[in-house]
Amino acid sequence: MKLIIAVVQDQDVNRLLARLAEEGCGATKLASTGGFLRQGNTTLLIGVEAERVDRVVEVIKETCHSRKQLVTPMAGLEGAPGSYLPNPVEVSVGGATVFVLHVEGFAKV
Ligand code: 2BA
Ligand code: 2BA
Repeated sequence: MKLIIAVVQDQDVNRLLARLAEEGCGATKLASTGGFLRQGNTTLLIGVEAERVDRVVEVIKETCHSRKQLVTPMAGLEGAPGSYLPNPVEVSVGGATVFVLHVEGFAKV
């Protein structure tokens, strides 16, 4: 058994959950926040048999899209002495950040 932890953009979650259900794949959805952009994203916990990991990662790839976002560097420092308005920079977010972990035990009790 493996645990897939997938950080995805909110816009992709509903389609991804629908695809996972079609595949007969259990999932748990957690609301999360990106450490860099400080904006909401979604973390999915997906427990699957080891042999299905590649298929699930493929489904995540097909469903989650990369998007551009503008961020203003050091936006938290406005008002500081000598502060200035830096130009926004573009970052590319996603498709998805995927971790695959070994699971010691899995039970529904
Ligand atoms: P955020 O931390 O809000 O990052 C959003 C996007 O900003 C990232 O997209 C990346 O393109 C950019 N970015 C992040 N840190 C940066 C930095 N120090 N300098 C310049 N640009 C930076 P993704 O890489 O696709 O990540 C999307 C979300 O996935 C992240 O949201 C975070 O919630 C999660 N994530 C990414 N890498 C992770 C990791 N190693 N561990 C845990 N979560 C991770
Ligand atoms: P349970 O199988 O007891 O699952 C309860 C909750 O545990 C799930 O809530 C989900 O949050 C989590 N969970 C279960 N298996 C997981 C896994 N492999 N990886 C990650 N998290 C997992 P829900 O997804 O809302 O499901 C509630 C109940 O609906 C489930 O109870 C199951 O009896 C049924 N169910 C779930 N998916 C189904 C599907 N594709 N078709 C038919 N019934 C389904």
